[in-house]
Amino acid sequence: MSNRISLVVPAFNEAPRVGPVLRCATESGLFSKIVVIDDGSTDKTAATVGEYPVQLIRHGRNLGKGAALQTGVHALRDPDVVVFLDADLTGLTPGHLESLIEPAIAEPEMGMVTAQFVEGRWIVDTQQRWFAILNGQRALTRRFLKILPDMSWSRFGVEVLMTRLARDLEIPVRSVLWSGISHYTKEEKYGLLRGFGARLNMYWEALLAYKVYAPRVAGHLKALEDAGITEEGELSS
Ligand SMILES: Nc1nc2c(ncn2[C@@H]2O[C@H](COP(=O)(O)OP(=O)(O)OP(=O)(O)O)[C@@H](O)[C@H]2O)c(=O)[nH]1
Ligand SMILES: [Mg+2]
Repeated sequence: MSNRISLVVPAFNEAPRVGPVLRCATESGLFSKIVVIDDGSTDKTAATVGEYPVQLIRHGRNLGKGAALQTGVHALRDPDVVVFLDADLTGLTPGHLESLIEPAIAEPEMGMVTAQFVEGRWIVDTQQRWFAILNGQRALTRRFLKILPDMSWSRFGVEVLMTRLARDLEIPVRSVLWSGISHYTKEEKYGLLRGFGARLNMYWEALLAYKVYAPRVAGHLKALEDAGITEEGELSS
């Protein structure tokens, strides 16, 4: 693939999990640039990331997933496609990445491609299916990146923000199915009680983003309109 494809990986206390994701990404040879954002981790995430040929950016304190992705996108120079991957995936292969990137490149109108996990663990597949709006593995095309507003306020609502924006501006979105892959749930990372608390917090942040989306991005949408970008996301001139 001759297009400039970049990868952004947000990581918050992922030292035991981020290695295999970065190994797959670096060895795949698909990315011209890989940026990992250590989002104020208190474990050895930064040291683990340092073992791989990637750019590491550290937040001095935890700012949330949306801010981590925003920092990552900001560090890139005019990519054709940006891939977002969570740091805690298991079973990731170059084939998965190719299947996500391929429609983003092959279909000129494409805005965003999302991956949905299937044929894996029941609990993960169910979440991926019923809360697909939150799925973290995505490829964004230049067309969509150009109109993406600031995401740093959105925390775990960042996927809600991207999905709603694409819907409002009628930007084409596609989903691909990934089998043979899973991720660590919060309950597996933090224990049952703390993990479930973190899960409720994630859903709360996603709900909050849904609620405040309209006032938050209203100014941005108006600016796009003023710049001559129509509801369909096309440049009118
Ligand atoms: N928990 C958490 N994760 C963050 C934060 N900032 C960035 N991340 C990263 O965002 C990605 C997704 O976080 P997870 O906690 O795994 O969320 P999830 O996989 O959507 O949800 P689960 O179903 O609970 O696993 C991971 O790579 C995290 O390391 C943060 O403030 N809190
Ligand atoms: Mg996870």
